[in-house]
Amino acid sequence: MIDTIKTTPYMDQKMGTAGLRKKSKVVLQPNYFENFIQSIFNVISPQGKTYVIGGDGRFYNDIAIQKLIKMAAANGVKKLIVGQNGYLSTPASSNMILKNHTDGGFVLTASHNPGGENGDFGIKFATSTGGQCSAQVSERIFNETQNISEYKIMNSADVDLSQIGSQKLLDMEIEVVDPIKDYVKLMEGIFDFPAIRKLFAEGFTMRFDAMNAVTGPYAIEIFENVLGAAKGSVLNSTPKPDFGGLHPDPNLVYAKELVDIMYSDDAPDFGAANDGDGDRNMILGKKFFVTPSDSLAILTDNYAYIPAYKNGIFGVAKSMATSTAVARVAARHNIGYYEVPTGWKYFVNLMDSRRITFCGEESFGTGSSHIREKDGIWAILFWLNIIASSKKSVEEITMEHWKKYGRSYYLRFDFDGIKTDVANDLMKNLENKLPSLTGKTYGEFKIKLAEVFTYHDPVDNSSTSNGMRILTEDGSRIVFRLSGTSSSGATLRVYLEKLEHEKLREDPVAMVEGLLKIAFEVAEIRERTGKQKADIIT
Ligand code: VG1
Ligand code: CO
Repeated sequence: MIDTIKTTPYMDQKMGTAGLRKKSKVVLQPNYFENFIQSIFNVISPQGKTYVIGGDGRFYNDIAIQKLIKMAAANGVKKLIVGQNGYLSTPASSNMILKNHTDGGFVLTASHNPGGENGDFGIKFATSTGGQCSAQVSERIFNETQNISEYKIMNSADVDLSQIGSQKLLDMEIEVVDPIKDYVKLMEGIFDFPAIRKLFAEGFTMRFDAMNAVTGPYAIEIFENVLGAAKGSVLNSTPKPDFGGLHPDPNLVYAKELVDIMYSDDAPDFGAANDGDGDRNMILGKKFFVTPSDSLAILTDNYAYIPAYKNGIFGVAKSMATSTAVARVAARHNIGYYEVPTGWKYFVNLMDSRRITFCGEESFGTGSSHIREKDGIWAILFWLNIIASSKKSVEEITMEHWKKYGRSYYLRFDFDGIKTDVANDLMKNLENKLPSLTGKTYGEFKIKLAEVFTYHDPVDNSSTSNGMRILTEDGSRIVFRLSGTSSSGATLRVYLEKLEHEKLREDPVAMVEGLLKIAFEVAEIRERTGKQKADIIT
């Protein structure tokens, strides 16, 4: 039986950089989840359509997915393709949308944010492109949430998602699938698996940290079972509702267990980690860290090692905040180069129109046009393929890259938990100051340009402004943005980059110190936030 339930709107259901992201406690409010899902349905007219659904296994995944299934049936959806047990990584979901030509998909995840009752919950909504919906669509959904008065849901028992196969709920087909199989096939079609298998057979060692999130089972299958990495290479491999207390953000701060292993004297040859929903990656060598910005540049420069790309690639794109390392690679290879606002959705049009093959963000995101999301395991396999084919270590590959192209010393400074109006005022004040900064000299730095970053999409002609940037004569950059994924208060992100051609082995913190001083001064960070230093540096 279909129930129509009366409800009242919540005013805060605006999607950010990647879907809706809230404290779990907020999502647990009566009808909060249902309101948001019904608002999406009201915008996309789901009657007769097919969607892929799953989640990263965090707290509330199990309950929310049942609600989603019952609401889909009540709203006339024809078919749902569901990851077994309700689990699906973001990249696997994008692959399934594209492979099955579905009308879109839902991933229940707050990505790299902590999970659990006191953590975060979230929803990413993708269209038939396989990528998250555009800013315009998310605006229409937000408007719908402001006026919602009722939603439709089946009044029925929970659906069993543990068995592979098809079943029916009302007129809707529910197909429970093994999401890992398809994903392994996709990866096998891109990379040189025999070469990587040989690498492990010859004794190459790795550790992968799944951070108790969704990629554990994928990693065990791919790295250990298919490619032959030693058993036990995958750490924290069982998805847990609270990620075992970990903050599933693969960086030097939060992936501490892996980092300690990789910096110990008997470190394995290669280390990597993914985030909660499997779209982010961190790459490490023995006592060696590769920044995501450098990783994008290195992968692009080495595309010819990879079977799927060896005949040539279209261009490459990065988010504006990402370092300019990949720009120098694009120039040398004479391929297209694009700079977009932060958020993977801005890469989708560029991939669909074959302007780019690779893209990446400084926030541990790398990917290609094989799907329309960033892809953590893809990036790791890319590195393993380069290592297997070039017979060089992570450190050798990176050092050679810096010698050839120079090194962009790069760090991101996050100032968390700022009051929203304080953060907004800080940004407004800085924006007003920008015109007066151009031409000014601060110590060794002369400012060439200070501006609000505005992106013009070459495909749909939309314009988006996101963040501000200060460029100096020596090629350094300071970028300011407010986060669009924090679930309470505001986070100010300050991104610093300094290009060096000679000094290749310095301490990054020392290298960007001068730029940090300018950032504090022009944005009045201490005066306005009371913070003497950043909360997290990545
Ligand atoms: C952050 C990152 C951004 C990334 C987004 C989603 O956004 O900076 O590069 O695309 O998270 O990543 P923000 O607005 O907080 O800076 V994920 O792995 O949460 O989908
Ligand atoms: Co993620």
